[in-house]
Amino acid sequence: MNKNYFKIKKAIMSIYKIKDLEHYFKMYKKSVRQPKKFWDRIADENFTWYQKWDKVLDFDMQEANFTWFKNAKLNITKNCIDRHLSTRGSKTAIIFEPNNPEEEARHISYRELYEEVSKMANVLRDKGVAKGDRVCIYLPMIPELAISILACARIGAIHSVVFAGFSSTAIAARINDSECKLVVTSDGSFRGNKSIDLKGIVDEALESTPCVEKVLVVKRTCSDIKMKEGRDEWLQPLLDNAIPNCVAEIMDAEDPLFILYTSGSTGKPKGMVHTTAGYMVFTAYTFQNVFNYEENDVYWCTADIGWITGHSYILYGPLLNGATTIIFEGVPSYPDYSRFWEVIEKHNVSQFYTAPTAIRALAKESLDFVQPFQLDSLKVIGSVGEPINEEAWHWYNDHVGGKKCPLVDTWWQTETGGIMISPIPFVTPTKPTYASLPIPGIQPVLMDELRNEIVGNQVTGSLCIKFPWPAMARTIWGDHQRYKETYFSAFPGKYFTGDGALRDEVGYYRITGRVDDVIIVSGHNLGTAPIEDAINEHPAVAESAVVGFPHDVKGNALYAFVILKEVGESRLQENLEKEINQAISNQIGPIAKMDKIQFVSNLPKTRSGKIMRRILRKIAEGDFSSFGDISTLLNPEIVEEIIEGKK
Ligand code: 7RM
Repeated sequence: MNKNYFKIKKAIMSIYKIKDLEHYFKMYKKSVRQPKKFWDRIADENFTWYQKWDKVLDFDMQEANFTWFKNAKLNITKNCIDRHLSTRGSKTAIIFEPNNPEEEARHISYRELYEEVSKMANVLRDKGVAKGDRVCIYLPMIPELAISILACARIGAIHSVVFAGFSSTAIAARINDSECKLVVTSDGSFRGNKSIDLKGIVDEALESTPCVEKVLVVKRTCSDIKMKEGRDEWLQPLLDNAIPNCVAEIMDAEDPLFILYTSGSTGKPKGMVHTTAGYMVFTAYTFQNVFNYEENDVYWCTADIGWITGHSYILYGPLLNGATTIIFEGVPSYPDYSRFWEVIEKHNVSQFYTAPTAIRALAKESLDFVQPFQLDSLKVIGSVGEPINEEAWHWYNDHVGGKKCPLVDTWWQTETGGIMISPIPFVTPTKPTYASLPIPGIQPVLMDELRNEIVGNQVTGSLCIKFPWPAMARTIWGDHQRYKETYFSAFPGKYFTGDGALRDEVGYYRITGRVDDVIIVSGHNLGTAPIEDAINEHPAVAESAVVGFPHDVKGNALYAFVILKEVGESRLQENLEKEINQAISNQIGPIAKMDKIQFVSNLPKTRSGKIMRRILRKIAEGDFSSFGDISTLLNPEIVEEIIEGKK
């Protein structure tokens, strides 16, 4: 090898991988001064393309139009799989850790992944799925979930993964919104000591989804299910007959890669559309840097692939970097509360990425569940999904990270596609409860109520991003107007995150929580509006308002104030509570059930008819002291009445 080789290699390393704090600041400055040049180099040097771009970025913040890597051609699965085959063919790409620890873990090499994905892609093509078609994937955390997603990407079909905890009504709404023609599901799923009849839920959903032509069924629980003639087929026999090679579809940089639904503040979920090249470049870059991934590390993110965290940091980010990533089917409490630590020891996990709600649940249990396990393999531990409180931060840092692993508190969203604000391990000094500094290329700003940018430090405001980044969602499926209004109109010319944040004296960010009507319960984003819709559908209910209140494990718990059409006896009200929760469960899923329901005669409303939620939040919290300005209330007397009712 000649000298040039090393020179080039060094140059690549120096931009793709952040080395130290000085280097971080240098890269950060570069990314702000010359964002196009910055992303151009990262994209150019670290991926395989059929054709490179004519222009790095075109954008219009007012109209919310963004084009990254214009006219470039690629296939993301070539980058996730094929290009590793010559150097990492026999390396493990995916470790499957089943729900039941007695069942053997499966190691899937890059070569095997290539073959499995190719076979699945051929099956999909054979079933009539073509480039641009939507495929709904409703599967538990098993290898087929990853394989189905990658198979869609291989043939240019747009995957729409629906978390396998959603109800049939929620699935149907998502399938119909994006008109999926095929569904991949399984007979059932294992979670802890329960098994869930996924196929039955899908069958119910498909009663109202005329667009679905075919259903492919993975065998997992071997439970007795119904197969609809002409529509449903077992997947395995089809795979057995499929060819283990599949020519990848040539995709444009801006062709949609997937749709992922997220709750909004109105009833309908928003189908966030992510496109190919920008998402690829950004998830790969952030995975490398935020987890400091090194060649022989084993990386484990405990999220479900049904959420954005799983899309970006179980699948795409790790595979793009040739990593070994764990797919865990189970739950942290089964067979007991030591399961996470047992898995870390068993597979020698180097990077562990989980949610504050899981940490808080485990921190409540005895340390005897943690201490017997060898957690020395850990190098970096991460948190995502909601603000991590100080107590949980320290417990995680001390007892899991052994005070030697940097704890990366990563702030980002379904809409951002990848991690936006996070410490870089071994580079950025961490500070409990702070997501710290932006990733190079990300320009956060805090805005005041008058829509002015707040300059300086030690300030709080609404968190916005003032320049495009490659993995930003490009639109809401079928509703660009809503995309524009939701994200680009509150603060014209900027992307509004919906979160509030503070910036400390050195410029570190701490995310304080949602400033809109989204409540995060155990890391799941729930819009209040769809839950209220579900409650209001109960024949006895006139109106309702749902708010969150602090909960020591779930982060937030849900509290509903419900006005009944007629006031009944309390015995009947008890039944009503059950029925209301059942209705919520049917419409949305069990995660959205209420922790508390209070029947009230009215709700505090402004003159313009808006429910004053901040008052209800205070009451739910048990803080009856400072309601702030209630002069705009039409019915101030109701506040006392609700407080009395609660006591
Ligand atoms: C990745 C993900 C997005 C919302 C976001 C925040 C909250 C996420 C953090 C956080 C404080 C964090 N996508 N959030 N990470 N809040 N600190 N590190 O969770 O679309 O499901 O949720 O989650 O409110 O807007 S998401």
